[in-house]
Amino acid sequence: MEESKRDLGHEQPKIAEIRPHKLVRHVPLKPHEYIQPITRKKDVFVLSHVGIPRASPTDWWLDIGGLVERPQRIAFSELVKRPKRKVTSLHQCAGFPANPRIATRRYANVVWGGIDLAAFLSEFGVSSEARFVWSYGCDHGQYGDTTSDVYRKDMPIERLTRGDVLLAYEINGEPLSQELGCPLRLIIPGYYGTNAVKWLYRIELANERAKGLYTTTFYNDVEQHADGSQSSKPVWELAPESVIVSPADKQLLTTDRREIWGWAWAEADVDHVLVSVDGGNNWVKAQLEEGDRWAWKRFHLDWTPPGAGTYSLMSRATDRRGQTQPLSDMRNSVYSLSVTVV
Ligand SMILES: Nc1nc2c(c(=O)[nH]1)N[C@H]1C(S)=C(S)[C@@H](COP(=O)(O)O)O[C@H]1N2
Ligand SMILES: [Mo]
Repeated sequence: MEESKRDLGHEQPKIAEIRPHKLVRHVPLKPHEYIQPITRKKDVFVLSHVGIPRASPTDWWLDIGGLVERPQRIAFSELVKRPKRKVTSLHQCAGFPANPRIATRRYANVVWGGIDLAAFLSEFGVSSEARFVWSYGCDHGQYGDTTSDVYRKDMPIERLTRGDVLLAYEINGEPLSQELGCPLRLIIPGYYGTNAVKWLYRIELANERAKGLYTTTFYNDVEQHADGSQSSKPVWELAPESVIVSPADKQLLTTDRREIWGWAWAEADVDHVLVSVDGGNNWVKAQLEEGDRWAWKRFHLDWTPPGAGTYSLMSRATDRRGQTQPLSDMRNSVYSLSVTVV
């Protein structure tokens, strides 16, 4: 399990320290607080397995290696001279690596700024044998009962042809904070946050998946097939998900007509969202508003509570591939809340 720096053989940029040097998990907002279409930088959740490296942009670089004709080290100051692109995208943590069945609801919708990875890689002559893009973050340390000397992830190279993968150094027009990966991170719109490697210092082209703690040990879902066989699927694409913003859980309402509204997203794009006000017995299609390709979309439905009582409200998104949110026991299971009408 242990990945030693020596085995990987890659020099890492110098960092002052990792502080704190332990798991960081910070989720500032509750579902009813996601009123703004773009989540403020200070409200973005923070998830780091082993701590927060304190790194400086002046000493930073990015190495390009593996299956490329011209491997190279690019200083961060040179990197940022390339054309800047902005992409609005839904950023979501996949939850507990060892337990994908718990819906942890850590998400944000933000504007990333950086350089286009597909265009950038074409500078180095990517070999036709390359099938995966590996990415390396410099944080190392103890995670659970394992030690890792690098945060390494991989993605299929085909994802680049669908566009908008960024080497990001800005969030909502501001520099990344140290917690959010300053100086540089990978952003793969439509993929779970675990793939968005922070403190990124190396990109490597390879013809196979990267073996390791964060690629093949954790972050793989077991899939059961009809014939009884099992396979494992990397935690890459965002499954359909939706969450009601208003009303809030436990809110007291009158019998006046009101709007039930929330956000929905999916890697394959949202096809429709259903809403239930009776604990899932009956479902009505909500109105779905337009939005950017990788961003969340607002849904809404008018509702006049029929009388006093307690109501269980739920929303359920289906994506364009026909996948639907499970009712329970999955990271993207249906969100429900209860309101009391007086
Ligand atoms: N280098 C590094 N990158 C990382 C992680 C990490 O522990 N180390 N955590 C990942 C996980 S699990 C998530 S959900 C996102 C969280 O990004 P945020 O803290 O900027 O919201 O970063 C990802 N990138
Ligand atoms: Mo995560």
